Amino acid sequence: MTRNKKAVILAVGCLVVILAIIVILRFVKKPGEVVRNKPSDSALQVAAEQQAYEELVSAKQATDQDLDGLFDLEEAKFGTNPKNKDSDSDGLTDYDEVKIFKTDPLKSDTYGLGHSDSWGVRNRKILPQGKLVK
Ligand SMILES: [Ca+2]
Ligand SMILES: [Ca+2]
Ligand SMILES: [Ca+2]
Repeated sequence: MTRNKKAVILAVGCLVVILAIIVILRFVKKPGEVVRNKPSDSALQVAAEQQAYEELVSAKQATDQDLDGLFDLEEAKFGTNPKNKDSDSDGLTDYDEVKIFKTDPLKSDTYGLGHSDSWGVRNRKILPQGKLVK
């Protein structure tokens, strides 16, 4: 083999190695590089949160049909209508009557004030925890 032939083989070999390195670098994913055509992590997280929220709302509706804060089981205990936020139509929700003002959710004028329970609350005659101002 002549010296020139050896030089040409060496040059071609080097060229092949350089081309191979370029091809490898071109197709290897760099760290931190975003892969396209795939939903991003934040989009997947938003979708998961949306689904969790919808499940929570439907679970809440299944157990508190009128969404007044009083579960259907509690409404059954107090005899209130689970499909009506204000069973006695006095302007206070069943929840507010039972949990906050301790008024009767089935009686529009719990204390015989001559007005509805909501009037009593608005005019500060009925205070939270069943306190009555004469
Ligand atoms: Ca309810
Ligand atoms: Ca009421
Ligand atoms: Ca009432």
